[in-house]
Amino acid sequence: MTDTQQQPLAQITNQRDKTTNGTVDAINPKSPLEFTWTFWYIKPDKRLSWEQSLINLIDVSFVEDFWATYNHLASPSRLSQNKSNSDYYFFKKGVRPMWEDKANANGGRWLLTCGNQDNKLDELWLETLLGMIGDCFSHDTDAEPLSRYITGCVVAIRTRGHKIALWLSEAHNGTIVREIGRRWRSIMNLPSNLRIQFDMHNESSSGSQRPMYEE
Ligand code: MGP
Repeated sequence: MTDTQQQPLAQITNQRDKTTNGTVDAINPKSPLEFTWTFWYIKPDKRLSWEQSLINLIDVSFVEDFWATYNHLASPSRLSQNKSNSDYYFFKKGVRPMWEDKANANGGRWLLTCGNQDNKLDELWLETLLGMIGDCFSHDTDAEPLSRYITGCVVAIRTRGHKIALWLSEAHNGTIVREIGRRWRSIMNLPSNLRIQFDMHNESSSGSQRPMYEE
């Protein structure tokens, strides 16, 4: 028997992965996501500017990597116990989670204000994430997949009321914006008494009071 034949299978697989520089194990292939996503975190630190406090955590391209990361991160409700003012951002790879990025510059956000109760927050956040990685915003009957207009989502932990937002690259096409809002509501199974509001980024950043749309 040669040296190679004596090696355990896993070791051989690892070696093959190394030699081909591949990330997919041919025996247990991982399930690729439609898009690669990046998890970001805002560390609450008054000494830092907003941009300095933005931390790029990790990219996820596979279902398994998504769950490994999700399970490793503190849940939003856990953060709310001792890390108020922190945020998670989950954006398509290559899009910086800020208004200034060219993918967001002409866009806006659907905003769900969740209040201070933590019990539903984790569930709404997870439903939003799964809707995004599972491409649930696109339907087979769509002329074009609506997921192309979604750049990312945010959960913001605030003592005055937690928020979840869905960021879109497009704010001017009302039909698309409203349809995405309706689908988001349905993905989260939002009760009818909870409303979501849409604002363009340049208006939400300038503190305008009136939402552009409401669903
Ligand atoms: P926020 O985290 O979106 O809302 O923005 P928050 O904390 O609920 O407060 P609100 O009352 O302003 O809604 C908080 C602050 O972070 C903003 O006023 C900006 O100073 C900064 N900030 C947030 N975002 C998303 C951006 C961004 O995209 N670009 C820049 N330059 N600053 C941002």
